[in-house]
Amino acid sequence: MGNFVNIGLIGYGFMGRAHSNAYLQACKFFPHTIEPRLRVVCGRDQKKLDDFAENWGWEETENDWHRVIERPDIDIIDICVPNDMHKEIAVAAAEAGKMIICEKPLAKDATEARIMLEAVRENGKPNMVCFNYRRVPAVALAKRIIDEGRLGRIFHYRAKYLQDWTINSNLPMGGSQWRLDAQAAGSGVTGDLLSHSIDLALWLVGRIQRLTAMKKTFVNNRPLERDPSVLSRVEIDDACAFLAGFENGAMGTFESTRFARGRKNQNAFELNGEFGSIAFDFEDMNFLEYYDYRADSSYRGFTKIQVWDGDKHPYMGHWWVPGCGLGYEHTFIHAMSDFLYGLEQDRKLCPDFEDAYQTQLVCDAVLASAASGEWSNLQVLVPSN
Ligand code: SOE
Repeated sequence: MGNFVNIGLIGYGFMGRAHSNAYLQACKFFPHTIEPRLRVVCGRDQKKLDDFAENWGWEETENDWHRVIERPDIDIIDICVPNDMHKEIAVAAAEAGKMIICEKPLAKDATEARIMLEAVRENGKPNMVCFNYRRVPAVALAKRIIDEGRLGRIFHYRAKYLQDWTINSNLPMGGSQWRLDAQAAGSGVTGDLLSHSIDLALWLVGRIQRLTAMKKTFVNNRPLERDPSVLSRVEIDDACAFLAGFENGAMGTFESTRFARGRKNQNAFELNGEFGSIAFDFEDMNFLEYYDYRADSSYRGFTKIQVWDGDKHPYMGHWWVPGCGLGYEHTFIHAMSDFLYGLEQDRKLCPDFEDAYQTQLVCDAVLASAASGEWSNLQVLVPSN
């Protein structure tokens, strides 16, 4: 491996850009002994691919992902394509002995995710799934507050993930709008947005035991991107909400929609515990609200912690002076940097395929409950090994 890890990036859309930027920045802001090398990017449209490669500094381009995986000089396969391609690429990459970084959700469903998990268990190499919100400094601080026991027993986890970009019924589906196509995405907001809230819930609170869900499709037919004169049936969930019981006795409520007018990327949660509460909203991502019941009662109240002190807050020692906040792209820079630390220190990095598989099980249980109207019990779904 030397001092470099050679990356083969499959896909050059929104996430391809986020990951490319993260590879370029990770070693400039965080000290690493291993550096990512942007070796080859793979996609179908050669003109777009060339422009992408030139802009981000990828050394070579390739049109067939199989050929990227066959290359002995590639150490890491980074999967940034629609969900329906994750399984085939990840399994082939695992069989070829590669490390894998995969965009979320891990797969279209838990059956596929299970196959991918078994492939990486077999290959034994480091892997990571990009649930990037764990790497927001305020969210990492929330994790620290919980782990230090400052909230005491957790009673409630209340999550909402709201967007509004699919309200227009003329918005086409398929092609670049693959998130609206159930064949490509697997599900709608459940896999795309709720998976983030579930990943955070499993990380911050613990395992979910049972749940009951409701989903809704508000626009039932959409024009196809490749031929707007054709209206096609929409099979994804535009909105989904569920009520959950955690193994540790906490109660969870989760809501997600792409039909919340004015909400662009409101990934928010609140935790209420015996000794305090914390609240986070990604649209105000440089802050964490904290209520400390054990503070002096004359001054007690929700405090808006400004998460930007280098000597106190996660990741911030590597960035700017206090008051100069961070943004969306930093979550990916932190993810790639943490992955490199995992390699350098030979330790398991989370969330990996194991964690993302658990999230996928919850997503499947949510969709099953929404379809049947019954409670889903997760204990029967979690594999014993
Ligand atoms: C959907 O609009 C989307 O891009 C998700 O796919 C991302 O995971 C989320 O972080 C932002 O919104």
